[in-house]
Amino acid sequence: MGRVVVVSNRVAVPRRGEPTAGGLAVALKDVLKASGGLWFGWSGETRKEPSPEAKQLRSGGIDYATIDIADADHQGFYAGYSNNTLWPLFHFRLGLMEYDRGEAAAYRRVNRQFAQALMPLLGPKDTIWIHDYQLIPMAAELRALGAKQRIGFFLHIPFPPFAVLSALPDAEQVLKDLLAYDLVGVQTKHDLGGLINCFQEGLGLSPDATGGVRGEVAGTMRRTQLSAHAIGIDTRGFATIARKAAYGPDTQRLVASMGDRSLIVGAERLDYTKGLPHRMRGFAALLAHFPEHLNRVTYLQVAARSRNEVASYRNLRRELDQLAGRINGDYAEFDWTPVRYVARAVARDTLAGFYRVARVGLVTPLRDGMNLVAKEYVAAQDPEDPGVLILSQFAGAAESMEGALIVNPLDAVAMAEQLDRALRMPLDERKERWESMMRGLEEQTATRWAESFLAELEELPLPEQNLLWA
Ligand code: GDG
Repeated sequence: MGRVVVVSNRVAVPRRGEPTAGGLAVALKDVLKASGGLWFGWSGETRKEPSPEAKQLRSGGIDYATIDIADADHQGFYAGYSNNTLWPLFHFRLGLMEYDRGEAAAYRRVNRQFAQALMPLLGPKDTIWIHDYQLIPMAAELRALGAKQRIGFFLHIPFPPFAVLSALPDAEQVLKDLLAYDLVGVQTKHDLGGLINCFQEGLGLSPDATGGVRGEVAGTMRRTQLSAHAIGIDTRGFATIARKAAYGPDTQRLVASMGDRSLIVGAERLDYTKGLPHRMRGFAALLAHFPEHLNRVTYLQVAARSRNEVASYRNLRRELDQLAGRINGDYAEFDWTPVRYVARAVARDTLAGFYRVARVGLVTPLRDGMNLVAKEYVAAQDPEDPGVLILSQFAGAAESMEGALIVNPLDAVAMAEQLDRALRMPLDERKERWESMMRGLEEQTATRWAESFLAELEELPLPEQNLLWA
């Protein structure tokens, strides 16, 4: 295997005193370490005139290289086209999507700048792996500069069908940009269906017998393999963190504060794709329709603030503040607060301990590429007394987590019914469901995901053998 070069918008550069990285960063670092690899991306800084050269650092057998973005492009690239156009679009939220040609141009410029800064750092035998919606055009920009290496792309978020994608004025360009890759990976079979549908309807290209499409990039025909690779977590590692954290001071304080009530837990970035208002309404419906749970159950929601520079995120924050206040106003007793709503991040270990002592993990996105919280909740459980996962049918994780109670988050009463069922579920059924999910999680780890994507990419013919002259 040659050197692996990972490119992502943000880079998990190791910093002294920083908390443990998440499973994704750990998995990428594992494959990078194994190949003496390079991780390249945005420094998180902006500058009036960014330098064309990347800042470099070597640590733990991995090279890191980051660049700054121009002040003038930052808004258009990041808060604009990435997070206010592509993010809502790929999550099927056309009503929230905005479009601005200037922002589309800034997005392209930043991708070109990424390609220009990476090009001098590349060796001829490197395998390049680009991540996520912020960097879709990067391979096309690298090819324009003469890159001949294998380049793979993985989309962490859903891939919608063309009926949705076509709302984007640049829909065709997005698909053509994907043709510059040798391999395009998505999370689930469902997303792969969306991707294939887009190539068929948008560019008139159908996959061949082995799942690739052929199309023209800059005058030459290329073949792009399409496939699904479900991301996982560091299952064993997370289970260990949770086991230890359960005896830590935070979890012990939480347990003491609960008395003999049951805990329902939710945790995510404060993002409109995660279905947080729907979840609160589902919990309120539990209290309204199943009054036996009044004063017997508490719902703790951790909602780490995110993308505050985008208006739809600020609006969501206001909506949640109001909803939590309303539910507590309607149902609280002087000694019981039904909703504990924490609108900021908590430490990863603490979160793991909270998952372990929660009888129910409530994960109800309206759309989600995979959803790692669902997997972490399951990994964190005590095998002798596991809790129950309630999972939205719209999370990629629902494709493989059959032991979960599956809900449509738009139906508050259905959510209440599943909550009631979960809170009353006998130990035998909880164990059976948990064991079936845990078996899957032990097989499909984050490391396995990274290795299987890279193995598929490296088995493809080199781009030069792959060029079919038009
Ligand atoms: C994208 C896709 C896909 C959450 N709150 C806190 C906290 N978290 C951690 C969780 C988990 C991670 O953040 C969130 O991962 P998700 O997968 O749930 O969601 P996205 O951030 O939207 O990720 C998603 C993923 O990419 C990977 O491909 O699964 O579908 O949207 O690890 O535990 N961590 C800490 N404090 C918090 O308050 N420390």
